[in-house]
Amino acid sequence: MNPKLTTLSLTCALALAACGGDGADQQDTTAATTPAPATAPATDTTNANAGSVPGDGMGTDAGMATSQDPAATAGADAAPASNKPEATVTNCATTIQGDDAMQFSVGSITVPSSCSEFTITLEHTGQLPVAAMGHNVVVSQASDRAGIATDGMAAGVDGGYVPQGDARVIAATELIGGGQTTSVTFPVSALQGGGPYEFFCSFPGHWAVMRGSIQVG
Ligand SMILES: [Cu+2]
Repeated sequence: MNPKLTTLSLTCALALAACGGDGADQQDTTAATTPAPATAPATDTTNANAGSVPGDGMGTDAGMATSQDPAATAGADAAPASNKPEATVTNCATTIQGDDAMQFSVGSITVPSSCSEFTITLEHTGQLPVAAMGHNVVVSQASDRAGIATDGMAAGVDGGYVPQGDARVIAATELIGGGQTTSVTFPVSALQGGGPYEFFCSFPGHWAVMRGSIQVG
């Protein structure tokens, strides 16, 4: 009896020491806080890592998963471009950038009401060719964006992914590739109807995320 009791006591003492109250509390707190911010990326990383058994391959797979993200986001139409800055407007004109990460540099353009015409210049600051990462700037009623982009697919890359002679299109630049610049000028009165108006890139998939508001202010 005595030896057994001693052993039990020792085991209990060791177990208590191993999972002491303070240590357990700290672990719980950490576990509760950590997963919350990383919800969506964590899933992707887990899947990518699960596919690659060797340790060395994990880095490569994670990188590929990241580069596929823009294509995945292109399907999500819901996200408004609200975290982008307002375009700088000078002399009834503005210059905005598009890049290889499928992003415009601004989320909103306010056209001064004193202007009769307005010019938007687009600089493609990336390096990818027009067929892979072409960008343009199309201005229309926000409610016409999806229709113009969908119909514009028939025009193809040579037609700039904009339907020809489409009355819904208020303005449209050429479709350009990395390192190129283009611009378009249109009458401000075209933005003084119902609205709301948007500017967007009509390249297939881009129009879901490359967009912002444009209004006369
Ligand atoms: Cu684009």
